[in-house]
Amino acid sequence: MTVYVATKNAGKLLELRAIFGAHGWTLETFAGYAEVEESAGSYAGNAALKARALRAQLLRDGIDGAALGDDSGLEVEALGGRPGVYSARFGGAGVTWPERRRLLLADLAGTGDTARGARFVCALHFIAPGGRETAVESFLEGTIAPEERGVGGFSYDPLFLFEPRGLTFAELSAEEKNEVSHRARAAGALLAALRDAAAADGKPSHAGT
Ligand code: ITT
Repeated sequence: MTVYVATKNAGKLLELRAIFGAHGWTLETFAGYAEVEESAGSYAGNAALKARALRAQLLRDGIDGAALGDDSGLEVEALGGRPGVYSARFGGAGVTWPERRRLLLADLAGTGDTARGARFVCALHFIAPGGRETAVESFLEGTIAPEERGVGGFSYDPLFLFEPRGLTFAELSAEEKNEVSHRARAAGALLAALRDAAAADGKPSHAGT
């Protein structure tokens, strides 16, 4: 199945393509996709805004296509859950990713708190051809590393320690990250929800293999 993704984030797109590709989905971007303001204040709300905006733009072009929105973020316990839903804008719009990561470490050091617990959250909102909507949200717990490590992944990955391997997400291979990440968990939940809905309807599933 072809699914259009409502994202301008290249790292996210690469991961979604790999994760859903393994289940027979082809993920496409839509040249006419115009981003909407992420004003919902929640991951689920923002993921829905993105998917609905893209779906409306597709329909205006005469395409009754499936649309997928991903809203995600990093929540740091000692920062009261910040940057959370504002992860992409933490420190301001003009800040580079190395600066943003340094800022996060400085904020964390400033709390005097030795706790370094964190979690990545991912909400996915899927709209099938015809318009039925399915929403899921998943998370993965980890800790914030004392300093950044690794060159893989994107954004906060060099700071997020995946405890079972003792490695940051930026030190894992793309394949390893895509097996365990918040995004992989949300994708699994979405595919399961689509399969359940199709079974209840007695119809073939959009969920692929
Ligand atoms: P789109 O809205 O166009 O999809 P975005 O980058 O603005 O792209 P979000 O609003 O969902 O995406 O912000 C999510 C931010 O959370 C993202 O920019 C990263 O900073 C962070 N994030 C989410 N998943 C991540 C991951 O797997 N690794 C590292 N950082 C991640």
